[in-house]
Amino acid sequence: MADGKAPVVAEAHEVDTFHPPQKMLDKHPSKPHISGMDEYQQLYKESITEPDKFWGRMARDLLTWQRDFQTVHTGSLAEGDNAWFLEGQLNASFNCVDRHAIKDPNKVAIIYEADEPEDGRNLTYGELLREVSRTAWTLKQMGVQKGDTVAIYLPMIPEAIIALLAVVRIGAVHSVVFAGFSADSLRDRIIDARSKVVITTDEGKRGGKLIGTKKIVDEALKQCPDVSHCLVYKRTGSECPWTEGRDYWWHEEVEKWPSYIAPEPMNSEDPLFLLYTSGSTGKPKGVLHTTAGYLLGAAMTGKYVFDIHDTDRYFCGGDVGWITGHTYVVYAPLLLGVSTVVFEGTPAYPNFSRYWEIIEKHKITQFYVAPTALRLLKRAGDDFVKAKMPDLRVLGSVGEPIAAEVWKWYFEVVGREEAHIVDTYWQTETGSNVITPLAGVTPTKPGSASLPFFGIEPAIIDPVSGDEIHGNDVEGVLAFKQAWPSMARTVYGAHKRYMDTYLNVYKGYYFTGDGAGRDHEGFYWIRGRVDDVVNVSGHRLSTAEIEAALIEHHSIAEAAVVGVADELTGQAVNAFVAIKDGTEATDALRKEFVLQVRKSIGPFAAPKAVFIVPDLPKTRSGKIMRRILRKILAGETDSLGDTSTLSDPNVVDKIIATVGESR
Ligand code: 6R9
Repeated sequence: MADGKAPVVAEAHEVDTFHPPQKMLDKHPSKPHISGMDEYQQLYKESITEPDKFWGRMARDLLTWQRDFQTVHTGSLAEGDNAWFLEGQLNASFNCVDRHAIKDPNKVAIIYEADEPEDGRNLTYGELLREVSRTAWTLKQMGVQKGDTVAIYLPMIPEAIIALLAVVRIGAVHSVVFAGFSADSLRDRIIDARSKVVITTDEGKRGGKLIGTKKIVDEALKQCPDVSHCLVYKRTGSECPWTEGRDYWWHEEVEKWPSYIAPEPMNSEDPLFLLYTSGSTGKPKGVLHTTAGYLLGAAMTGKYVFDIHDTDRYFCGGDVGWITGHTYVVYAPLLLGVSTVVFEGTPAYPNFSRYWEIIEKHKITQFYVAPTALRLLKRAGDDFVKAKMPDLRVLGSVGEPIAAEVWKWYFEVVGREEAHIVDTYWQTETGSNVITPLAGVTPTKPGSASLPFFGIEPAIIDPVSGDEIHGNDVEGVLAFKQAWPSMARTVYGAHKRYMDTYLNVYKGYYFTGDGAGRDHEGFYWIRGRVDDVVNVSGHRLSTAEIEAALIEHHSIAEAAVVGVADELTGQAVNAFVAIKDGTEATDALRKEFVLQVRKSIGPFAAPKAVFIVPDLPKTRSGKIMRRILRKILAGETDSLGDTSTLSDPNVVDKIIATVGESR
């Protein structure tokens, strides 16, 4: 196996190509949904040249409609007015729950793996339908109406899925806020989305630690006068703050209501959910997805990328607070009617074998996780990977580039060369996988997300000229030329920002914000963000947002945040701060700054290093040159480039000295 060997830096041309392992096909319950590359090419071609025919067929095949659609697609990328499956009506919770509960109510829908391995339980589709219905009733009684937004601040427990599906059952819109966000971040998201109801737990439990979710919600709600109700699921039973008349216990409310409520018929383009994500400015964006297109993207990628079959048991380790959890813990597996694992804990608790033991215990067939977790587990050592995982066919990777050594470790040590690795590239805004291998079909090269999914027409653009670069063996920024059903429709309350961020950058294209190369065989290699977004352990963070948090500290005059390469987390946040005159640079102060970010955004955004410097490198017009800071951190001080435009070129030496001292 690859562990211990020096990483080989190979040219794209020289890397090995891995075909779907024969052993994966041998243990397949039938055969992959797509017969091979020829069929992929043929369907792909149809999806690009005859998209209406292709998507119309897929939408009727994979979703159940209360009323059929007449128009497959209208609008364009240039105008930003894309709409899909017009005149059609359907309900997301019906598609995820009812149709399977009707067919086989005893089939397991949710495999709950609690933080403590012995505390879990299963929920069948029949039970899920009853729980979703009772919760939907409860929300209705709280005044939630079609089109209202409900904030969900829940850890990874079955109730998170029940809550999402209850919200969409009555035609409301969910806005999940990752339960690691601070009270301030939660408050901003509740206010921006105009949520009037919040769903949370008394506490959360993760990796043996307790998280005071209700306390955080209370802190946030101090500044959210429009929130009328808070529904609280009792997870640990500890004391928690309570506001009579606003707070209601989940178990006391749901038992009042019947176990069935009819799903609300929704138009295809009615909003399904909002999910806040980081962009290049300080304010998070409420990315809006609509009903039919998003559901189709989830179901299609579940079927073709992960090759999900009826008897499969699917495990995505993502949190429901991020898009990966939305699409691949909840929607894709449930739309396809299989069992999905809801994992409350961490890969390191009670020890580094936890994922593998879950896979063994539940005979998991597809596993999906971020490289950051794999790096941690690889470092912990192969002895932890003793579990028997004979059913594994597909191993997915998501959220950041996966290094070739980690890819190989995943393939050899976890998959025992019997599972196909799918490195899936996509974004909150794309809704579902867009550049990705299809399990059992696409040959793969470690580190490449391979080829476009159906309906995705990638373009490599020269960022300087703005022109598309045709042909192979090219580098540039990644854009898409054609609209696809699961693309985000807008940024909530900020459509201009949506246009300016994605559609007006290169007219007629959707701009991803990532750099990418296309190799000599047309395979795509994602290079990472070209904007001020950093990726820490697969969490998308905006440097501007962290800077804004730092500046709230009374001692900070100015702050600049950059991402640096980190062995474990992919990238890490490093902050440079200039403090106000008369303040002394101490370790205690540095700690306060870290705490400021934890408090303002959440622990996952905390800077790994804080450098207190006399001044930041700025141009004469006052622009902070983060490029120079990045170079200094990378030790490339002899290639700082042109520093003559700095208002005070001497600051560079001082910063180099500060960074040097602290190492
Ligand atoms: C799903 C998700 C999106 C950004 C994206 C890119 C990076 C995601 C990747 C990948 C290389 C992959 N990214 N998948 N980079 N290879 N397979 O992560 O959504 O949180 O919105 O982040 O993540 O930079 O632009 P989101």
